[in-house]
Amino acid sequence: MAFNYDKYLRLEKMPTLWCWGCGDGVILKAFIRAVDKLGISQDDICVVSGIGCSGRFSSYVDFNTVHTTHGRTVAFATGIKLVHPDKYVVCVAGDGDALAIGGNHTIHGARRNIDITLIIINNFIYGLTNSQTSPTTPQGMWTVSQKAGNIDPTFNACDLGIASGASFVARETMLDPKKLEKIFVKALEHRGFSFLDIMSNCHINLGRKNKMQSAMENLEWIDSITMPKKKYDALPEEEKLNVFPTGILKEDKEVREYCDMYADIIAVHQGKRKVITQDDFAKKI
Ligand SMILES: Cc1ncc(C[n+]2csc(CCOP(=O)(O)OP(=O)(O)O)c2C)c(N)n1
Repeated sequence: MAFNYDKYLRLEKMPTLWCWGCGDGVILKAFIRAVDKLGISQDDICVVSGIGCSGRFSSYVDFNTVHTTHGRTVAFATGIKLVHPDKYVVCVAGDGDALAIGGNHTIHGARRNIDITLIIINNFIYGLTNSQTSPTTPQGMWTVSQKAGNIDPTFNACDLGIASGASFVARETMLDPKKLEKIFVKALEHRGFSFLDIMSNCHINLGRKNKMQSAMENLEWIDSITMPKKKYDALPEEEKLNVFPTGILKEDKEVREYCDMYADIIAVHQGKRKVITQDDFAKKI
């Protein structure tokens, strides 16, 4: 039987405002299937999105939702998660939202290892505002803010997630909806900060301005720059340049989650335990 998405969608908002063929729809559907697979009640999940094409995500799903300011998804989600540690809290942000204006929040959410799933919809460009350079725009591409070609070095989002301390880091693309669904299930199940670089197409504001004449050509380009981690690891170093490994890149179930640590603070103030000292973290330093 075909999957029934209607239960999870705000049908009055359909059709979406996304361009025809936009990968955001594929990601939305895979996310809904993952939530359904885990049997998460719509009342037990909160989706926080920022500003951008990706920001519209929260308007379309019938969960608790916050469509917040540009770059602030992780900040808002941190507050929500601390007040409701028993709920699933998910951020959906563009590459600009999560890595440029919101980069600082992303770093510190990951560092705290708070149990938030951050879905970065990485279309390599500022989509909504018509093609400004984002931190993930490949060097040499045309953007409206760098019409002579982008000279800014290209950011590897997952490297940032790993270095910042996220305990679950993965990359997938919208080319494989089944894999996407699986990675969303894993990320939602993971207790800690899940950092997901989900590559998507923007054939309107990136592709066609960079000699990719159709949506398909944009998808083929994404395919050409990605490779499963196992295959990537076997490549000689010089061939790894500009190739992005997909799959789970980091999974650490040992590191403590922030709401759990915050519960210790509450216990101190309730007189239920002694103050926290460096000894509590001795093994981690
Ligand atoms: C504080 C602030 N600065 C700038 C903007 C303008 N703005 C809206 S969306 C956006 C970038 C969107 O790009 P991205 O985050 O990559 O998301 P996409 O649209 O590609 O999904 C910008 C700069 C804004 N809304 N608020």
